[in-house]
Amino acid sequence: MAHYLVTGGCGFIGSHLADALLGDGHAVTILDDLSTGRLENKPARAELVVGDVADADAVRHAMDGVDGVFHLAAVASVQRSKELWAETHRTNVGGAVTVFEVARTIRDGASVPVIYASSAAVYGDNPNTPLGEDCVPQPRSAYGVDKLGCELHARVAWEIHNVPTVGFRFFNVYGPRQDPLSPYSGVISIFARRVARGEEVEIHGDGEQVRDFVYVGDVVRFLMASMRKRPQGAAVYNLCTGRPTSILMLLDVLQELCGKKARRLHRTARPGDIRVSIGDPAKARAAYGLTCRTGLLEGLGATVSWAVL
Ligand code: NAD
Ligand code: UD2
Repeated sequence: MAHYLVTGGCGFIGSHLADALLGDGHAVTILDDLSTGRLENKPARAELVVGDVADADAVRHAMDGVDGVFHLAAVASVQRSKELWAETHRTNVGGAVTVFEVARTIRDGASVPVIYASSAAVYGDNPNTPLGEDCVPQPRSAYGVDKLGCELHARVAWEIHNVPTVGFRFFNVYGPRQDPLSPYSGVISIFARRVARGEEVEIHGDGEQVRDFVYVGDVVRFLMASMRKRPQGAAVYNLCTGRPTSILMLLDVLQELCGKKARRLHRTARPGDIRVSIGDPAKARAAYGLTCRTGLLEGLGATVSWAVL
């Protein structure tokens, strides 16, 4: 049994990870400021430290005695990073650097390994899909720039300070517990609830923009496998399916699943919105012998069942 810190563990992905770690018999501490996370997401057996991931004292307190860190706390919305540029930067880069810094100093003699969330947003709007990890990053949002910054700091963490890290470039993650009520949330969580309730949905632009939607249960399997393998170095992997889905296709599948038709409100495209985002999953598959196996129908089924509760 090991003891892990999950930053952002009251959020969407972090709470699923915390559940799975506890299910495997590990002890879990969560550090979360509850800005978008929810207390009801916290597994009963996890210890919660309420605090800011960019505050070194809070991170030191939460990291005391742990064997590894999953760093997921961030302002997770591209849209919000436009509105709250400096604040997002402080959390998204400042938080990661603080975690790396404490990971190198908290234990005598050995650093604590850190698995962290990067993002497909580092690629920007690159039409050469599927995107492999060796594509030149060209982020188009403050969020994407900050996630790239995390990867660069992770390299420093390993090369200069001996802190082993693995960064996963999550593509569009979806599943139960992704907040359906926040306008800053993922499109699937918003659409799933609205279609299930017979409410209208907003399509930004023509709806032909494409995403690589990955189910949260698959993300958790990769995160856990990477910690089990004992990170060495500063690796970065895509976490994706390699399968494209347009926003209009997504809406069709959801309508089919719910047996309802939603009224479509057409809105102008979001400024800076990515047209096509599809990842190449080969490198992560080779490293961990895993694939994102949950099909869209299965994953959407689970999401809709949760959304109508
Ligand atoms: P989320 O908003 O549900 O979870 C983020 C958690 O971090 C929340 O619980 C929030 O309260 C906490 N948090 C935010 N700022 C904090 C701070 N300053 N100090 C402490 N806690 C703080 O989002 P999520 O979708 O679960 O995202 C988890 C991670 O995955 C993030 O790093 C995000 O950038 C990354 N990511 C998510 C997606 C996606 O599609 N959901 C895609 C790419 C990357
Ligand atoms: C997602 C992640 C982000 C980042 C990025 C990786 C969320 C909220 N954001 O940004 O963390 O890692 O992927 O590239 O999970 N849309 C509509 N109607 C709606 C909502 C959205 O048409 O009501 C469109 C939106 O304009 C975009 C697409 O759906 O074209 C996906 O939007 P999103 O906010 O779910 O995710 P994205 O790709 O901007």
